[in-house]
Amino acid sequence: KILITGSLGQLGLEMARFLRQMYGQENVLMSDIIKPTKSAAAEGPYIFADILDFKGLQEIVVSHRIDWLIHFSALLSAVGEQNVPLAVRVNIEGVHNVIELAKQYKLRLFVPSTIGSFGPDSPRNPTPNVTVQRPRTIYGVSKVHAELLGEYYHHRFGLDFRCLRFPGVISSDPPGGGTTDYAVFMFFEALRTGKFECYLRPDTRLPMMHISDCLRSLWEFLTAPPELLKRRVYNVTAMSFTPEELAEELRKYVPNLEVTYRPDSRQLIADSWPQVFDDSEARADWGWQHKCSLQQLVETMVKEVAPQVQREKSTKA
Ligand code: VAH
Repeated sequence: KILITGSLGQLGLEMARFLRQMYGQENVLMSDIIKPTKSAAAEGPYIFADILDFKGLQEIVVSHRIDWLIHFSALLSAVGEQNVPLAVRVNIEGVHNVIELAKQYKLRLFVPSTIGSFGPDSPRNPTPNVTVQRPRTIYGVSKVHAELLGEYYHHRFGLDFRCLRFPGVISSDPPGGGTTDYAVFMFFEALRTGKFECYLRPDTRLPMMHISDCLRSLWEFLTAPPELLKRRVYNVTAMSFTPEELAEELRKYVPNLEVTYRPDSRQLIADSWPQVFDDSEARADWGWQHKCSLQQLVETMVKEVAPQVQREKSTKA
């Protein structure tokens, strides 16, 4: 049985749907601290779980006989900078709790890391699996902390800790508070108004992947036989693009799309992150392969976002 924390976020919601198809509704328990309004939570079991409440977490694991824990609760990079003390609590203390919990109850534990765990001293093109990690955001610091603590618990106590460093993830369920979010918002604004104001410069190259590849990489890695894993933390990616390149591809569907650029503080964050992510170790060790190219990503997003925008328009009318 699988517990997902932070399951109402961009990744949690889709991961729950994906795993429920695979393992059945009842075997995937969604959790978060907010009242669910989105449909995935209504499709199967959903429970309140505060990752800062260790006892509460113990109770859930015991009562629901949890075996695997997917820990998605976190403040993302941009929003973390707006509230550092909260990011420290959620992203760092929260990880202390779930790691200790996983050790106590012998859970397999997945924690996502990110391209944001690298910083200005890291090689940016390409960024290998093992290199300097000196991030400048609290989000990045908390992710390096999670990676190191998880590896330590693995070596010291045999914890089955697994962690993937994801690039920006593109899905039609909008993310909240990240630096790579522009790439999702561009679709919504392009289809709503034909215009988009981008908070990053046109040439800001960042690694990205479509949510379908993200979910599949997580699942393939989570179920990979331990003997294939030479390490516990892997880079994964699918592609890299700039806002300008994304807009160009999107113009196949929205020919008159006008993009203007007004960089804000998120530009500084993006400038300290990898441009091209080297995930050759994941490909070699457990067979990671992305399927969705930039062309397919744009096609899929347009297909999914267009009806949402249509619905908005018809409810307004
Ligand atoms: C962010 N999407 O922008 C997240 C992230 C790939 C970066 O982890 O903060």
